[in-house]
Amino acid sequence: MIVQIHREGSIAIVRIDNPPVNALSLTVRQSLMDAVDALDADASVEAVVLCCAGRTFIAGADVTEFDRQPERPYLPDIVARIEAAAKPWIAAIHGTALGGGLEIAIGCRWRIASSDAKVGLPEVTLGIIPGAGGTVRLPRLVGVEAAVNLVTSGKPIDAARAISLGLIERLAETDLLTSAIAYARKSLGEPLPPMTRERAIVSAAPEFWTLAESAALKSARGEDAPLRALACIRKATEVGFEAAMTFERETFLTLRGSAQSAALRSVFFAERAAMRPPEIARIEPRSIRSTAIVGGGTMGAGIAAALREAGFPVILVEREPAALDRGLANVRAVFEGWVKRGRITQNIASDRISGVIGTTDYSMLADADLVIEAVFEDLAIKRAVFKSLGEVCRADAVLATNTSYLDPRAIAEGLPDPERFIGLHFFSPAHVMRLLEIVPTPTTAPDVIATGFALARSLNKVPVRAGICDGFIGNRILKTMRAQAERLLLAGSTPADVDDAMRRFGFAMGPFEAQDLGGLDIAAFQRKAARERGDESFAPVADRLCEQRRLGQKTRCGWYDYMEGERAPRPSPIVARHIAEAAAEAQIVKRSFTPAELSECVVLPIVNEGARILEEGIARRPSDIDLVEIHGYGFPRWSGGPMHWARAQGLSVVVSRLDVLARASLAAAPCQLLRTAAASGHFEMPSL
Ligand code: T1G
Repeated sequence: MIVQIHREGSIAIVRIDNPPVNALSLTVRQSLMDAVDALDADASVEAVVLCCAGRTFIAGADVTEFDRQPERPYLPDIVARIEAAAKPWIAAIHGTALGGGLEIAIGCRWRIASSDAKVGLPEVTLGIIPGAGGTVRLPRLVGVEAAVNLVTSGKPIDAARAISLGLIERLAETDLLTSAIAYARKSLGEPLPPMTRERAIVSAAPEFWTLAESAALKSARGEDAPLRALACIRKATEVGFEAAMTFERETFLTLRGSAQSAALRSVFFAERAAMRPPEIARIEPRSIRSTAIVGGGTMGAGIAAALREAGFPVILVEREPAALDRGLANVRAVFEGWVKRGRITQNIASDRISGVIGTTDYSMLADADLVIEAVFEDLAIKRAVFKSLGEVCRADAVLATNTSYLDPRAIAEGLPDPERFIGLHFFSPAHVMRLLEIVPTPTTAPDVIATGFALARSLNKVPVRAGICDGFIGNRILKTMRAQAERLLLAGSTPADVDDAMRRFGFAMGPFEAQDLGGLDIAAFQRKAARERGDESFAPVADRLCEQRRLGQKTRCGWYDYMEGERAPRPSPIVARHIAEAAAEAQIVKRSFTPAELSECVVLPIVNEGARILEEGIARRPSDIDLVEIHGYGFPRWSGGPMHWARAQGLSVVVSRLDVLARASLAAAPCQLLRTAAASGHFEMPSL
């Protein structure tokens, strides 16, 4: 039974058992409503404990139902029914109480939780707002400021914080259910606390709302929900309970049907599906207990920190003592930085740091289960590392390269037991960026691929399988994005206009300011390697800037000029001259662009390149490309990623707009897979 009722004397226990996360599906809602009615009618019941089976309390409404019209009983009605029940309800929270789950708990008279519980209203992360009274009851319980933080950030808080806010009354001393029943019994002897809806709501000064609105606008970066949620909390301080509930419900239903929410929901489910792709679903990964990193530079140190954060012991290998000292210092800097930002305590930092053993002796790796190479992006250097690893490591140890541009097959050439070799492409900073491109070679064993995905789960990364080509999925699309941005310069636009347009589209940074931050020499190095391989690389202006040693912020000049000690980009007359020279050579017709036209000239070719990547089997599904772009390249999450965005625009519209750009020599023509998708309305994957 999805909702069971037990009795402990006069205390009824209502237990929801709807794995995996006790989501409030229609059946759960109906059963809960029936339970309230039944228990209210049972004179022998004095109080009710609401708890859940499995690993968590209610994790919210069932998001899979959001593509359908809402069905009665609606959640706000269930919360109101429990709140007004003749017998007081107490919520016994373990795991997470999120969204509708916390709204139900707030409707109860009391809340008790296990000490490791987390509670929150993450609805804005799905492009909606709390729709069952969260924006109206929560400020009555924790005050307006705390409610604004919880609802507009969507971030859960731990039980201790919830207690300090008055959101939870009690932590369970013993096992949760026993404590909850005891608490209910004891509380029956005391005056009943008021229903949450009856509690007073203390408004805030106009300056508070002004500050809160500008903060939400800044962090939302184009997302609607946080600002709409803020408006609902404000409304709750200005009108009566019922009127505020009506306002919240209308706002909720509008956002529930919005494109942004559909996009954010698709990302939510894509992230979960990415963890267990069907092609490795039944393959047991190899067990990883001990790990090693070769190379203590920025990437190596970041990967070491990510492994330590997940609890793995790490051996850090460098070619000589001075380099090793620098590598260990890089790892220390990560954790000391987290202490400074109050993210971890000094004790935890010391534990993390002490778990990284440094050595210049490869024989120390004889028993490592996983070794990740993160040395300089040079084929000969990487091959030398794998020659050494091939000599000392166990035949069943997983050997991985963190290359971002070289062909993993070339790196592994001559390696004994090549089935243990795989590409694991982390993104900088590796202890922060959630994306992990998993790049198997034709000889990589299926359980080694499964080990890559299992490692991603342990590191809380979003894994995406990528085939072998120049730049895999992410950097290949980045090349297209940068080439498109340069094409727009030759067609009459400026770096500042293109960057502004991409920020308006939802990127945190435009392509030119991003290059100045990362350094123009990195891409120049890759273009050189690509051209030596005979591949084309379109960067007529960037090439000129690199020849002039305009490498970005680090040389205080790149696409922009930078004053001493400043990071503010200043348009550069020198760059304008280089653009004019390149444009003269390219003979591209000059024209003016609106910001929307500029961003379209960049995003549509990204979609086309994504379709090519699907066509070639480099990516297995459109959502994989969306996850790469969102988690690795700043594509706005609320757009769902380029492939979801294209579907939302209408694939036939995308194709016809690309055809227009192609005729104007502003983009490549749509590839066949995209044309076929436009005809059928969905992306059809080529059989691999
Ligand atoms: N609805 C439907 N399915 C859900 C779900 C949900 N709310 N939450 C998780 N799942 C599925 C998920 O897709 C996966 O499926 C499996 O459960 C395990 O999830 C009116 C309207 C709870 C912290 O936003 O944050 O309430 O892949 O892999 O890492 O105001 O899931 O196995 O097939 O993530 O242990 C608000 C969303 C809803 C919480 C557990 N609630 N969930 O993390 O497991 S809106 C949320 C999570 C709402 C009301 C509004 C996490 C978790 P599969 P998982 P996990």
